[in-house]
Amino acid sequence: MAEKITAGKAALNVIESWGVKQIYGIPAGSLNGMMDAMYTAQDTIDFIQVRHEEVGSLAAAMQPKFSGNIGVVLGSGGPGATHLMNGLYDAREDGVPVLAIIGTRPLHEINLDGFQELNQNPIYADVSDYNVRVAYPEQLPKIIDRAMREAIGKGGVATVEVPVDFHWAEIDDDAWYSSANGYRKPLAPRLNDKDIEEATKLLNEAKRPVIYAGIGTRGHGKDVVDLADKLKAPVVVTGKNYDTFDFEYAGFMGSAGRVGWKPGNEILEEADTILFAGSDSPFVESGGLFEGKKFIQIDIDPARIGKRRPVDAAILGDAGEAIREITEKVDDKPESAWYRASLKNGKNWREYMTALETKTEGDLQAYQIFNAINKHADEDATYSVDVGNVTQNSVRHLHLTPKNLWRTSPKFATMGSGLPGSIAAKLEFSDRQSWDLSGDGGFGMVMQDIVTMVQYNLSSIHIVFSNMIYGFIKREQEISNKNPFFGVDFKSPVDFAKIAEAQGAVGYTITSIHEIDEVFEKAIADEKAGKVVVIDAKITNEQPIPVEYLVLDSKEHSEEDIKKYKDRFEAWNLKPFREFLEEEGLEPNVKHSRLSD
Ligand SMILES: Cc1ncc(C[n+]2csc(CCOP(=O)(O)OP(=O)(O)O)c2C)c(N)n1
Ligand SMILES: [Mg+2]
Repeated sequence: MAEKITAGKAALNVIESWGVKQIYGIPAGSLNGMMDAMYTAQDTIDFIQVRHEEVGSLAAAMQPKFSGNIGVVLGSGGPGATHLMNGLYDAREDGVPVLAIIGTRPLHEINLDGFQELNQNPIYADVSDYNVRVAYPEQLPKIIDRAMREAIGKGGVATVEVPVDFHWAEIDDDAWYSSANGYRKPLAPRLNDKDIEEATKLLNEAKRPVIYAGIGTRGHGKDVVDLADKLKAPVVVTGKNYDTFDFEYAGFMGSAGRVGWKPGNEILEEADTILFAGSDSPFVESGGLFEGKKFIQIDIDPARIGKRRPVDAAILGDAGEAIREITEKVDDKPESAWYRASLKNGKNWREYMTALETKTEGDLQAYQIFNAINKHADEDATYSVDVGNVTQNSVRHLHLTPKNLWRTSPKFATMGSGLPGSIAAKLEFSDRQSWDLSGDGGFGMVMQDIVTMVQYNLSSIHIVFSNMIYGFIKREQEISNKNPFFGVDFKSPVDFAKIAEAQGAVGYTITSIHEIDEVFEKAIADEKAGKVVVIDAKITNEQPIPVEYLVLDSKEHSEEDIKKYKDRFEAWNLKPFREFLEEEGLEPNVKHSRLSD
C-alpha cells in the first residue's frame, strides 16, 4: 500500500521543487490547513509573516523583478485575499510570475453564503492567467504544479483557491509529482536575415538615429553600446531599464516623458530614425515624440510588433541577438554633427543634475540626498523605488550601473511598492545592500511592515522623502486643474524616525544639507551591523524640473517666462537642444510654435 502524505504537504513539496524559498502572508481561519502544512515544511520554505497582505503580494510581485524567481503569497478567504489585489496587478502589468493561494471554507460549507465567503474565482479572473478552485484533495498538488507552469510560463498571475480542509486530507504519496524538472524556457524565435537587412538599411540611411532600449535589452547593455558607437546614435531607455547602462556612459540620454531626462525627450523629438528594441512602453503612444520618424521595432513577441505605432521595419526575436546582428552588418559611421550635439546636450543636463546634487547651502532637497546615496551606497546595492517624485528623481540622480538592481512598479505604478520590494530584494540577495526609496505618501501606505524587516533581520535602509505633499499629483494639478490645489497637501507632519523606532528599527531625521553625511555614515554602519534603518529626509516641496514642459528656448518662449522657469528650477545654465544642434550646423526638425508663426 502506498505511503500517505497530506495534500497540503504534497502541495508544498511541489512549490519547493520549483525553487520557492519563501511564502508571504497572514494566517487566517481559511488558511489554517495551509499553515499546518507549512509548519511541516519549515526546513525548506520560510513563512514570511507580514502585517498587511498587500505588502505580501507586492513583495511577491517585486521578487521576480529582482531575481526572476516566482513570488508566492497567501490570502485568506474574503478580506485577506482582496488585500492582495495591488501586488497581483503589479505582477500582471510587469509580466512577472506570482502564485496566489487563497483560502476558503471547507468544501462541505461552500455555496452557503458563509462567513467571509465570496465567489472568489470571478474576482481574480481579470488579473490571473490561471484561476481555479481545487475540487478535491488529490488535485491540490497537481493544480499547484500547473499553476507554477502557467505563472512562470506565461509571466503572470496564477490564483488557486483551496478549501481549508483539503490541506489536511491524506492522499497517496505516489499520487502526486512535480513537473519542474521538465520546464524549459522557450527559445527566442530565430532571426530572419531579411528583417535584419531591412532594419540595417534604414539605419544606414538615418541622419539622426536613436536607439530606444527597452527592457528586452536588459543584460545586453554592452551590445547596445557597441551598436550605438558604430552608428553614432545616442541611447534612450525606457523608464524601467536604467540599470542596464552605466550612468557615466556619455551616449546615455535617460528616458523620455515626465519620469525621464531632458535629453531623452529632446533627442527623440529631433531624431529621424528610432530603433525601438524590446519595449512595450505605453508612453510611446502619447506625447507625439515618434511622429514622422522611421520606426524600427525589435520584439520577441509577435503580438507586440506594431502594437504602439506603425512600423517601417520589424525584427522578431531577442533584442540582444538582433542588436548584435545589426552591429555586424551596419556601416561604421563617422562622427556626426548629430552625435556631437547630442553628447553636448547630455553633458549640459548632467552638469545641471550635478549642480543640484552638490549644493552645500540652501534648503534640503531630494537631490542632495541622492548625492549621499551615490557616495555611500555599496556598488552592487539594490534599490526598490516607490511611485511619485521619488521615481522621477531616482532615474535622474542615482548613478546606477549594471552592478545595481533598480526596480519599481513602472506600469501599474502603485504607491506602497518600495518597502515590500526591499523585503523581497533582501530575501533574495542577503549579502547585498537593500535600499527602499519612498515618498512620504507611499511609505505611509506600508510603513507598518518595517517591523517585518526587523522581525526577520532584513537589514536595509529606507529613505522617506518627506515633502508634505502628494508631490507627483500636485504637479499634475498645477498643469490641468482650474481651481487651487486640492487634496494634495499634508497638514499634519509625521515623524517617520519615531515610527521606525517604535517598530524596533533605527530612525534618523535630516532637516538640512549639513546633517546629511553624518547621518548617512551612521546609517551605513547600522545597516552593516544588521539593522533596519529609516531616514526621514525633510525636503522642500518644490517639484523636480518638468522636462516634458521645457521653457528654455527663446524661439518658443518669452524671456520673462524663461527666467521664471530657470529661477524656479535653478536651471540657469540649462540650454535647449536647439542651441547645440545649431552650434553643430544643424537645423532643428521640430517646428516650434514661434518658428512656425
Ligand atoms: C496606490 C496608489 N494610489 C494613488 C496613486 C496616484 N499617485 C501617483 S504618485 C502619487 C503621489 C505620491 O506621493 P508621495 O509618496 O508623497 O511622493 P512624492 O510625489 O510627494 O514624492 C499619487 C497619489 C498611485 N499611483 N498609487
Ligand atoms: Mg510626498
